[in-house]
Amino acid sequence: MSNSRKKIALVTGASGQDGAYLCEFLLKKKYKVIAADRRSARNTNWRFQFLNIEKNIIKEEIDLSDLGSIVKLCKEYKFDEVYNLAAQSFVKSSFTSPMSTSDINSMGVLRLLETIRYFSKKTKFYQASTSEMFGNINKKLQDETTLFYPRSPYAVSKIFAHHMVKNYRDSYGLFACCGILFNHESPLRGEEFVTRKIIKQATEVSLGLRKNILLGNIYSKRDWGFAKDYVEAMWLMLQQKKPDDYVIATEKNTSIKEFVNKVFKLLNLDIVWKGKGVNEIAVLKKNKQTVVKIDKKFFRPAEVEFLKGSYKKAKKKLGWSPKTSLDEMIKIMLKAELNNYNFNNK
Ligand code: NAP
Ligand code: F7E
Repeated sequence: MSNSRKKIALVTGASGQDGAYLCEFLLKKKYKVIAADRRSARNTNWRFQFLNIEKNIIKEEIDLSDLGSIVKLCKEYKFDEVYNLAAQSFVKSSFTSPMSTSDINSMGVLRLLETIRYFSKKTKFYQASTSEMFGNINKKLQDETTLFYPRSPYAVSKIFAHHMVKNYRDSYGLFACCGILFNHESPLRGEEFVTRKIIKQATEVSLGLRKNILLGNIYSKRDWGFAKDYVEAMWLMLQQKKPDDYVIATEKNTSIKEFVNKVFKLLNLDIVWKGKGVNEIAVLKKNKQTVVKIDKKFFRPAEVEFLKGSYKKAKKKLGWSPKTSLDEMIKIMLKAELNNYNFNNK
């Protein structure tokens, strides 16, 4: 790229977990990176600061609920690539706020597609689709051919966007791809998601700053990868000759309960489980302190019990495979969490 102008990429939802890692990745690839988010009263810079990239990105305002903000940015920059990561991404909140979730996750994507169709047809487009679309599956390994059976307003909203992207590709010839990503985590994960919640709160238990962790359904299983590995797959999709959709996953899955066991073990705390259902608890072997309890508040009106994805197509066509194991990722997350408390994790 050294002799040509820098490619310009728009990352929506840039201040989220994936957005920050993708901005970092694109900067390394020498892109001019426009990091766009809606206005917030809270600090949205902490992930950029963690990655030390705040000075290298160009921050802009975009709100997927507002067509004008999308058109303005697209006309101003004439993007080579648009990565749409903006979303109301917390499944549980989609039950509380199904309408705003749908407006952002479904109609927001349509607003972006219409803008690209009318003003910027050569722009390549990436859409953040999700394994949640598979929902109540009866297949052991989900891939690009697996039927969708959504179990939340979040999943329904993402299916609308997924099909709309495919239709704009077929009808108008847009270079538009959907990455069907399975759960991916990191130290930059929001604290409400279960991996980061367990790691943060178990660290606090180990430091004597908290008595216990309250969890919902500990028997669902997730295919957890490392977010930093996954953003590379997004970029690879837009570098292919033809646009297509890909599942990105690890082909392994783990229950929330097993995840809790792994975290406490790495913190050198032995736990034992007792009881059943909402009365199930985990206690410390050394002093019988209850460190995990079940709280109905964290159950969802409908659950996705089992997810495990096949990355066969991504491996064959993109040359992509996951690099970081779950155990390695937990260590990375624990180390970062302990650093937050200024403890040296050696
Ligand atoms: P995240 O941390 O929740 O980030 C989402 C970002 O979108 C936040 O910065 C959020 O800003 C922004 N946003 C929300 N509504 C917006 C709007 N109306 N206009 C502009 N920006 C808006 O999510 P993530 O984990 O990085 O995930 C990135 C994308 O991948 C999402 O689309 C998610 O649904 C999808 N996905 C994630 C996973 C996963 O395991 N992480 C798996 C599959 C798919 P606020 O803070 O203001 O809300
Ligand atoms: O829940 C169970 C919960 O909120 C995982 C998003 O990035 O990945 C994410 O969605 C599981 C569920 O992620 C608690 O019931 C138990 O079975 O970490 P989560 P998610 O719902 O899988 C997909 C691929 C996305 O696309 C989404 O954007 O853990 N669980 N107890 C709990 N979950 C939470 N959050 N909190 C609990 O206390």
